Amino acid sequence: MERTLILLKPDAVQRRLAGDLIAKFERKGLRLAGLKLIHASKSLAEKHYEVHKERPFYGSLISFLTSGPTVAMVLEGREAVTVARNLIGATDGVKAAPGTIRGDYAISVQNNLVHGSDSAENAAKEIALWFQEAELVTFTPIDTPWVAGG
Ligand code: IDP
Ligand code: MG
Repeated sequence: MERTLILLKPDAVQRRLAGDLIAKFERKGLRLAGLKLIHASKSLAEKHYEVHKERPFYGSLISFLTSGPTVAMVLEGREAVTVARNLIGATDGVKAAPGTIRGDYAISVQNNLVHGSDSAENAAKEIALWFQEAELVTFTPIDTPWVAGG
């Protein structure tokens, strides 16, 4: 089973969409392994988006991510990274397909509600940034054999 880091960024919390968005991931079949509300420090935001350091929008992106609380989640399931990215949709809310989170709820490029890790390797790094190991909970959902059984 794969893990991914999902952030409901400050626009999602401000717009009171946290519950709706968590529900979308759960309904699809991913299980919660960690969940908390956190107001990201500048240092955490900079580490999280370090890959975009040289981009012109980096400063604005850091201001956005530190502007209010974020819901941070670790979700687990079969191909969790791909499943979550497909649910989230394209980066620009204008281009994101209807039915995806950004397609249904976002019209901005920056304020696009959700972050999802783009690979299992990056997920592991990002999870370590946002969560302590002791905050992650292991359990086996009772429908696991339905998924593994194909
Ligand atoms: P992703 O979140 O779909 O993986 P990335 O390209 O990794 O998109 O960009 C990270 C975040 O940076 C985006 O989710 C968005 O908030 C912001 N961003 C990306 N491109 C732009 C841009 O051109 N202008 C402003 N913000 C951007
Ligand atoms: Mg990305």
